[in-house]
Amino acid sequence: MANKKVLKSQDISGLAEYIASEKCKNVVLMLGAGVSTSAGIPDFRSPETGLYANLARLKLPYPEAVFEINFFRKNPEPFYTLAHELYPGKFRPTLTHSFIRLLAEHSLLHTCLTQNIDCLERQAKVPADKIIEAHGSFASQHCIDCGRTYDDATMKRKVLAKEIPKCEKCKGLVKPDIVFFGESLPDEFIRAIPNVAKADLLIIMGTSLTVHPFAGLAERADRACPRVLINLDLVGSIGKRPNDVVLLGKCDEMVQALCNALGWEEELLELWAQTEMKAHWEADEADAEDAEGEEDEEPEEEKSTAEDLVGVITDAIDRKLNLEESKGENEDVASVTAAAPAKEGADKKEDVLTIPVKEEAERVDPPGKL
Ligand code: CNA
Repeated sequence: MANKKVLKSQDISGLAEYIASEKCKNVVLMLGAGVSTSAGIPDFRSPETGLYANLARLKLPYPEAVFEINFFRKNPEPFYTLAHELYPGKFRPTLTHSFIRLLAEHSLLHTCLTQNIDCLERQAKVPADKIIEAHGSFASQHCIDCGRTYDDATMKRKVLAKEIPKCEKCKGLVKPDIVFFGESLPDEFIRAIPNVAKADLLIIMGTSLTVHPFAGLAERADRACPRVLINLDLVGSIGKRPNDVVLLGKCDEMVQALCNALGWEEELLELWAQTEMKAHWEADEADAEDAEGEEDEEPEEEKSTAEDLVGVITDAIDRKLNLEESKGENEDVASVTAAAPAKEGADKKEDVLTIPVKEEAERVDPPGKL
C-alpha cells in the first residue's frame, strides 16, 4: 500500500492531474532561500552568489558566524550590515510566492513552512494563519539581555539608518526575532510539525535541506504522499520514494509551467501583478536617515548614498569592501577579526537550530534526527 503509485507520471503533467483531483486537498509547503533569489535576495549556499560566499570576504571567522548568537553578542555589525540590505519592504515577492497564495485561493494550502526570514510570503498576501516562519523573521524584535520588546517603527528607522538598536531599558543589544544558530525554534513551528504527516502533497522548494530540524520534516510525510522537489539541484532524500517528483530548475519557471498545466497561469500572473510595489522603502530609508539625523546629528558621511539603496546584498558587500579597501585600514573588518575566535575556520558549527527541550522531548525527535 505504501509503495502504491499515486501519480500517473512523475512529472508536471502527472502532478497537475493529481492536484486537480479530489485526492489532493491538503498541500504542505517547505520553502527555502531559493524561492526568494529571483527577488534579488541571495541564498546562503549557492557558489559565488550565495551570502556565505560573499560574507566570507568580510573576513568573518566563518560565514555562519553572522547568524550565531555568541558572535552577535560580541560583534553585531556584520549582522546589521546584512539586515540593512535584507530589511522587509525592499524586495518584491516572486512568482513562486504568488503561487503559494494561489494554492490558498484554491483552498488547497494547508501549511506553508518557510525557513525564510524575508517576510515575502506575508507580502504576497498568503493568509497569515497558513504561514509558519520556522526560523523567525524580521517582523518583531527583542533585547537579547532583558527580553524587552522593541518598537517596530524605531527598529525600522535604526536599521535603515545603519544604526545598531539598543534596548531602551538596559542598553542591551536588540535583535530581530530571527532564529540564530544556538537558539530555540519558535513554538508555532513545533506545533506545526505534525501537519507534514497530514499532507496529500508536499512541495519542497528552493532549499538545500541542510538546516535541521527543518530539513528532516520531508521524512515525516506519509509514504503515500507525493513529495515534490523544485530546486536547482537534487537535495535530501527526495527521489527515493515511488511518488517523489524531482523538478530541477528555477522555482518561478517550474511553478509557472505547473500553473499552465493546471489552467491557472492567468490567475497566477494576476496575483503576481498585484505584488508590484513602488520603491517605498527608498522613501522610508531617506526618512529614517533624516529622523536619525535630527535625533543624533549624524555626520554627513554616515548617511546612505543613493548607491547604497539599489541592488542586492552581494553588490552591497562588494561596495563595502571596495570602500573599506580604498580607506586603507578596514575598521569594520578589523573589529570583526578582533572579536572572532582566534582559531580561524576551526569552529564551524553544524547547521542545527535548537528545539525547545522541555516540551519537545516527548513530541519530536532530537534536532538532526527528524
Ligand atoms: P540554502 O542552503 O542557501 O539553499 C538554497 C537552495 O536553493 C540551494 O539548493 C539552491 O540550489 C536553490 N536555489 C537557489 N536559487 C534557486 C531558484 N531560483 N530556483 C530553485 N532553486 C534555487 O538555503 P536554505 O533555505 O536551504 O537554508 C536555510 C537557511 C537559509 C534558513 O535559515 C534561512 O533563514 C536562510 N536564508 C534565508 C533567506 C531569505 O529569507 N530569503 C536568504 C538567505 C538565507
